[in-house]
Amino acid sequence: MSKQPEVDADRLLASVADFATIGATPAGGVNRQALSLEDRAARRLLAERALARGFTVFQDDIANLFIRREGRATALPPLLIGSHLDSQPTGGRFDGALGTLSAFEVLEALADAGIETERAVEVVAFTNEEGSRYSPGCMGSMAFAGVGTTSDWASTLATDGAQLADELATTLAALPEAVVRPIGHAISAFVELHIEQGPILEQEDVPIGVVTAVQGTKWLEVVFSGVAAHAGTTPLEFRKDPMSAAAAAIASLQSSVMPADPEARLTVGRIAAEPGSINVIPRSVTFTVDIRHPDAATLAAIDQQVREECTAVGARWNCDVTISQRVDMTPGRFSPSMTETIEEACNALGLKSRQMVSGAFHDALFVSRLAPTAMIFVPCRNGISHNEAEFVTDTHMISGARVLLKVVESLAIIGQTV
Ligand code: HGY
Ligand code: MN
Ligand code: MN
Repeated sequence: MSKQPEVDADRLLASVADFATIGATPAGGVNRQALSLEDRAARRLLAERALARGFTVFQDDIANLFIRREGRATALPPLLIGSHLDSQPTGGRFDGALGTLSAFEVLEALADAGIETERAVEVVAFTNEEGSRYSPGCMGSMAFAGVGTTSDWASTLATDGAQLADELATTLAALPEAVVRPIGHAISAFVELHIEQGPILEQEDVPIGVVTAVQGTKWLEVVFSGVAAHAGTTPLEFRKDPMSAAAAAIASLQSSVMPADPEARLTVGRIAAEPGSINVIPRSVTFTVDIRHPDAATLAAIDQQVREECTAVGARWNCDVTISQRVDMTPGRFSPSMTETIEEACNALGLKSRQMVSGAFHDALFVSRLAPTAMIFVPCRNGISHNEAEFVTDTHMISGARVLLKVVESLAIIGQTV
């Protein structure tokens, strides 16, 4: 006889704490980069917990990890919930992990209550959402949505030099209990719980964000090339110094793009000089540009502005410039029927919610191309994320998981479908 499923708060909090130890950093964050030893350890822990509960575990050829709890109609496309387990190098212990572990808690709550769902419910941990060790981000969800293929990225080198194909093979082999199945199976809908990674919910004291859309993202890599020369003997007029060009270009972009448009985001997160010797004028300087905007045309215009500015600065400093695009994520909107379902769940639980657009990209952006999709946000302290100080209160974690469970009940319990 089934009873009302409930989130087991202590179990969820303990689970988040357990996974926070995998790749834990001294400052209280995690370093669990995609397809790393730490990523494999987290995958193993989740898979072992799933198998212990009698769920089935499988993965696809880009190592997206799936945990399946069977439903009554086994032929129906499953409801998919989840997020990612990989992190930034100095990431927080909630980004991705909270959504994945809350989804697993939902499966356990359904099992504890003896609920038979109409369709299977699957938890997914998508591969390489962050895109830090291997660019682009969202590789797993892009491959799942047919936007890219594993072979497109197989030869990609990590920031630490490891080739993706090798790390992928090692990751797949490290979890033989997760049978590899063809990529991109049909799903009925996808719901991703995630921390907001911004300050709005906390500032407004609203416990749940109902995400209606995700803004667009472009990643560019800019390389200025000059002539390596001696730092002590080379007068200004003889220099072709790519560091001067890079500094001028970055300063110009940072003083023009965001001040001109409060919705625009431009970030130079990584810069490197070759040969990188203290007393050598560099041969080349490479830096990344992360551009974001909710409007696709404006995003394209900023992209063009970056290219034109870097080209003009290269000419002024007598340096060659090459600009390559590493990521192009067009803005995406989620399904109104799904956001309504999340709002209904919040109302049923007596939780305040507010609609919002995500400033961060997420796996849900790509999965939304396949099936009705939406996201649930919970607040994080001071809106800080991609930082070891990232923090979410127990209350907000539990509320988020309860909303996710309520949404799953309405989407997968017998008699109610999207
Ligand atoms: O960069 C992003 O928006 C995501 O958090 N990885
Ligand atoms: Mn994330
Ligand atoms: Mn992230």
